[in-house]
Amino acid sequence: MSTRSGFVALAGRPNAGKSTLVNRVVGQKVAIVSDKPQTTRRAIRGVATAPDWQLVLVDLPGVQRPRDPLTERMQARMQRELEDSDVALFMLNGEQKIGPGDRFIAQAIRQVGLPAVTVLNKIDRLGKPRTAAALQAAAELDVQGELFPVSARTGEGVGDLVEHLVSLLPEGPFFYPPEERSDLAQSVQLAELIREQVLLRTREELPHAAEVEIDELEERDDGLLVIAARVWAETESQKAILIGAGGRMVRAIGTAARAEIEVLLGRRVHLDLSVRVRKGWRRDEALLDRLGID
Ligand SMILES: Nc1nc2c(ncn2[C@@H]2O[C@H](COP(=O)(O)OP(=O)(O)OP(=O)(O)O)[C@@H](O)[C@H]2O)c(=O)[nH]1
Ligand SMILES: [Mg+2]
Repeated sequence: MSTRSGFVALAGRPNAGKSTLVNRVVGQKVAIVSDKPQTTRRAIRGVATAPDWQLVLVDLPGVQRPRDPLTERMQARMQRELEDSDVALFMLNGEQKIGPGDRFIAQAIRQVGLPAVTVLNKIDRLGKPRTAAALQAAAELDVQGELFPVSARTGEGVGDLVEHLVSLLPEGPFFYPPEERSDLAQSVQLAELIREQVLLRTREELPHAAEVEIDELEERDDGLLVIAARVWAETESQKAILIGAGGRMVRAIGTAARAEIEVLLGRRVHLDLSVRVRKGWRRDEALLDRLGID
């Protein structure tokens, strides 16, 4: 039997719903999701496999028009990932007007010249007329390929999109074993589930200032998996917020994260969370390497 297999890079502004779509297509939470922009920090590969095809979805951090060295790097990363992919998926947030960021990404996709699709997401929040107007505006961006209105949240339109993406894949063998869902190391995946709970529960600068690292994973004889993790903050005041009055915040984060981890692993887990300060961890190359952020 001949198979199709390849890489689809998802590019779009922060908050468009790229990670939500990856999880929907893969059928499992491989990338964390939040309403805070720039939730995704690492390029994550999510894998969906059928008997005769395999789609590898490359979930990229949201791209903004480059304004400084950081956004320049993010743009370079997007360009590299696009060049290494078979198909470009351009995602638009249907709830927002098309802006300079979208035009910037559209241009990058036109330039790379790959087969592409444009996905208008969040149609569950738009009525028919608004969807039609948004589709018209999306078409004016003039990205090659077809346009798909979807809701990554409800799954509406996602089946048609997947079918079309598969038709754009080259023929070839699978890149990952069929049971594999993501390329993330387990410790990174667990750390991400904890970070997701931090994002859901904090505001302002904290979502960007926090990072999570797994210190220890230990199988106990009674089958319990004991996880020790630390949440890094940049300042003492951020640490105080993360701990909360009487430790309430860190306990809530831990309880919710443990539930998510137990679903992922299908087993009982004990989670020990501590909060530490590490000034300027965002510039600490060794820590970033250890955290798998490149
Ligand atoms: N109503 C609605 N909300 C959605 C849909 N898809 C995603 N969202 C929400 O939009 C927000 C952002 O979703 P993410 O999947 O984290 O977006 P992203 O594009 O990966 O964002 P970054 O990682 O920051 O680039 C979350 O609150 C999602 O729940 C959708 O189809 N409908
Ligand atoms: Mg994301």
